Amino acid sequence: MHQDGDTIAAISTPPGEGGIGIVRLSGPTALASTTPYFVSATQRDIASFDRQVYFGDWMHEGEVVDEVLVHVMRGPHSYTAEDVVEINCHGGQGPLNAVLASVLEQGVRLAGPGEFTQRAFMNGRIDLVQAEAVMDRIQAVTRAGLKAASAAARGQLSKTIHVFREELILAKAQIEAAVDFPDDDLPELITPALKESIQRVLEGMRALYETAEAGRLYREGASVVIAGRPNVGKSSLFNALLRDARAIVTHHAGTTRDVLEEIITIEGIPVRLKDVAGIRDTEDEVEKIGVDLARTTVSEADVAFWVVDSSDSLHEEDLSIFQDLKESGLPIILVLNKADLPQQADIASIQDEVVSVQTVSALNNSGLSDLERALAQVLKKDKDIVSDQGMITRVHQKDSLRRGIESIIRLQSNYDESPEFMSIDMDDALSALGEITGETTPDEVLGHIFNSFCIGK
Ligand SMILES: Nc1nc2c(ncn2[C@@H]2O[C@H](COP(=O)(O)OP(=O)(O)OP(=O)(O)O)[C@@H](O)[C@H]2O)c(=O)[nH]1
Ligand SMILES: [Mg+2]
Repeated sequence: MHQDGDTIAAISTPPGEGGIGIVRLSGPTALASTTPYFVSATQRDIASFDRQVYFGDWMHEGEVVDEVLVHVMRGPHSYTAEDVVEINCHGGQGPLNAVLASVLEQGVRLAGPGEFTQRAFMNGRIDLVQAEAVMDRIQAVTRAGLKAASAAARGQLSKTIHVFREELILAKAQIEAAVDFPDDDLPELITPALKESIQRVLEGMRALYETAEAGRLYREGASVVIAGRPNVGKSSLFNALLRDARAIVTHHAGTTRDVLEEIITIEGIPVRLKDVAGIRDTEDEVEKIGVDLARTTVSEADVAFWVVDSSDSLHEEDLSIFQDLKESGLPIILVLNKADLPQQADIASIQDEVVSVQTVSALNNSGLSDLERALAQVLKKDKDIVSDQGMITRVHQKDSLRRGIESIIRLQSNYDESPEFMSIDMDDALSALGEITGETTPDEVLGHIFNSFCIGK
């Protein structure tokens, strides 16, 4: 991945209206492209600025466009490690577009998605883990998610990977020294201490791999689907958990057709709660689409709330949904709803097949905190570690780590073979680890990662 030396600019605040908005520039002409338009209130020459903020007017063709604050940060002490100028104007499309259009007149190019962060990475100010953590910070919806992202941004995960690599590089030197010796000497050269050190790294890598599931949960949130036959109170439960009348509730079976999704926080974990159509055979064209959507949503979920109406006996439909849920392999929390009514449902034969049974009334909000606790327990099972080692949060990190682990295991199986083989396995392991921090990541993967960022970041 090469860098073109252009100066780039973009609106770095989100679209829409706000008190302020920011146009950011980075590159060698960032300052020079700002000077022609900025008139400082105290007649200061912008060329002398560094890490200061000045107030003044943004002028275009003799007219005042907006009142602005101009913030200059010279490289390498800036976000991108290049000269950066941030122009704070009023946060509407009018002023923002006008400021952006002015600097583009100076030959500045519009930034691509994630290009500011990409430059920080290319200029060696941050590694790939830290670059991705920037995005995780922006997207974090819970404090726990933010904490994990902040730890990664501070370099916790990078440090852990670095320690693995250092130890493996030492081991590699020892293995390579063995290449020149006859095979008979191998047992002396591949010492127990060397094997121990490799084993230690392997265990560390495995422990880190175990954080992937928790990392994904904190980053993306867990997807929890509320499934059941029509009219059992799924939408009522959805609303009760949201504490908001978000979904339509009626006594008609088949009310919900679309998939409704809202984010709630359960013990620090973001949960994407999904209300779907009641699953049943139907001739209604619209409802049929809803039922198909419901099935797809179930197949993509992490956990299912299986809601039944406990004031009624279990229907054939209930059991067939249960069968489907079991086949999907999801952890199932059985929710016995309508606890405020006389109870009918006999669940004796099924209660051992679900991870938890919770009795609630969505109508009068009873049993909800127990239900939330049960969900947290399922989600956090073995994974409530926001560990000191950092967490793996992304699929490509997990994939690289898995390949690294496999290479080490292959290396260990080659202890009695030729050191050349061991050396190849070691190179594979080192390169897999380097893909996480960006040292050995192929360009197309890097391009893909930064392209998923937003413009202006
Ligand atoms: N007594 C009682 N009634 C409830 C409870 N929860 C829901 N209901 C009622 O049950 C009916 C159906 O509720 P919904 O929440 O629309 O049920 P649903 O499962 O979403 O139904 P569909 O969208 O048609 O699949 C409504 O009349 C609710 O008021 C409850 O805990 N107790
Ligand atoms: Mg509904």
